[in-house]
Amino acid sequence: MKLLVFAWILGVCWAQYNPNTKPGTTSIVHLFEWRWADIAEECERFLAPNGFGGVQISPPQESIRLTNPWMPWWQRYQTISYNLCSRSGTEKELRDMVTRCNNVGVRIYVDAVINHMCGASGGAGTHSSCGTYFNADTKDFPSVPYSAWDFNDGKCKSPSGDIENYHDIYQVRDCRLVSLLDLALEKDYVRGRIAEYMNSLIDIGVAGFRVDGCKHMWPGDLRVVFDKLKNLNTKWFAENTRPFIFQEVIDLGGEPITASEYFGLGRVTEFKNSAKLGTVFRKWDNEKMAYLKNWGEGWSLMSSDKAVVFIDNHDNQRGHGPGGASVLTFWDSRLYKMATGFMLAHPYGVTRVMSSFQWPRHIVNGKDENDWVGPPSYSDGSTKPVPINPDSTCGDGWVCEHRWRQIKNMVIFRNVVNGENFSYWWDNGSNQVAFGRGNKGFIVFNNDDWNMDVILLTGLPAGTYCDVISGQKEGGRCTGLQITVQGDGRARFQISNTAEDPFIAIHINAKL
Ligand code: AAO
Repeated sequence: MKLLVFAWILGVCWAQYNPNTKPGTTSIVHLFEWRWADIAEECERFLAPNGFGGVQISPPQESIRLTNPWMPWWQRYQTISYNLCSRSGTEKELRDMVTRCNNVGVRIYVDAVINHMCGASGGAGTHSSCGTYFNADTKDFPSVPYSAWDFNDGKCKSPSGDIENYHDIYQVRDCRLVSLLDLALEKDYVRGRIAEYMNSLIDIGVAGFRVDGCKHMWPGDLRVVFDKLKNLNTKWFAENTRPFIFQEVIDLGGEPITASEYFGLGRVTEFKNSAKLGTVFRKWDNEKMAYLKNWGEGWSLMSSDKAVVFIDNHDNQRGHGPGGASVLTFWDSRLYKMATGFMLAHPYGVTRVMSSFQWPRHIVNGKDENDWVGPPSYSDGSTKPVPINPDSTCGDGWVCEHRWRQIKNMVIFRNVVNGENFSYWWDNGSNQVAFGRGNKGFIVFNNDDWNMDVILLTGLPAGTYCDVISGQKEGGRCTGLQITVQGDGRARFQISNTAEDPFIAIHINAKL
């Protein structure tokens, strides 16, 4: 009995840190700006068969529609109501997606925009994704409903009403983030409406939430909201399963608000993972891969059981938010694949893979003038479907990094080695490194400017393995390199510094 109570307390206290993915699957993919209909298809035809655990979707609530600039991606971060029609589709399509993804064991996480409504200059009218009337001047959002009473403006002490100084924690929480009308989360009424919104999604079957802009909300207010959340829908989840919570808090150090203030509520996005791995793989600031031997907490990242990690996100891949120029994206595909491979092979954190769309990048004085451009769309602004090419890549401007062989295969690698220790580290003191995961997988990188030819202890059982970077195991043979592990667990790795992908990964499910 005592044990049961203990287990129950543990379950209640720790549950929101668990992504609730199907056993044997570990990673999340952010299908940024995808339509619900396409995500449903992707779950069935690609994500489930390839061991993806879940999908972070773009904000599903009603948002503003802007014409200047033309339908920017970021209009979805300007809430108008909690109605569920958006650029990605109708409520019916959303429900169909959640059902179909859950039915094949792929979870859905909602990007929840609860800190604010639209920008103060959003005007009045029905230019919203469900066509609902609102008035940003009078702060009237009748279809929630919110009125002027429900906003923080009285509390904010900055001259402009906007956040002007990230070193003033009161401004950061009580003033407007880039002029977005800041909801008063201290009010029971507001907390209740937000919890109702999130609960409506839990009823539909989502597994959790990426909570937008948590730095701008007081942890105590968030606590009350999260405590009001229901357990997950028992159609797909065990009884008493708590929603997975991961909070967007940008903490690169140097500000008074830290990620650790939010650890009690759920996981937190670890932006240092993105900024620092970018710096290491680019070899900036005299960084070397050899230093990654103690990657994770050893680099003053938050504790692994609190972290959600990624190489880039929808903001920092285009210069919004933090991280700056070091962040690797699909535009730097060779280094990007390596860095993503490293992240997925390493035991640190819950991993999220980015899946982007292309835009006409136009960098002037370090700033991308086209950082606002929305997803591939028709002239009326509706988002285009994601067409799949015969070689399994995507067309029409959808990048689909998650479908790149190297990345897809490393998502599988992570599932295969899940729970195994970080082991058999080797480095050359420079940018050639290797490590294993228990006796189940091994990965080797050459990011130096010279060739690599080494014999390393892999810990794997003797046999012939298919490298899952240059190819994979298909029909009993390797489509890329073959690696032979000897009886003593050693294998020879030769990696040219000019190889298309200068890294090799093998695991026990890719053994011939
Ligand atoms: C748009 C327009 C605005 C307009 C507004 C309202 O661009 O000009 O005023 O509409 O009409 C997205 C877009 C915004 C867009 C917004 C609404 O990115 O451009 O505004 O939708 O449509 C902060 C927040 C963080 C936020 C990030 C972008 O803390 O929460 O800014 N991310 C989320 C979403 C994001 C979304 C929103 C929030 C809003 O992911 O897509 O915005 O819903 C420091 C702070 C960070 C802060 C950055 C802002 O970062 O630490 O907390 O992020 O500044 O730049 C170094 C430092 C690093 C620092 C960084 C940048 O790297 O180490 O700490 O420099 O200075």
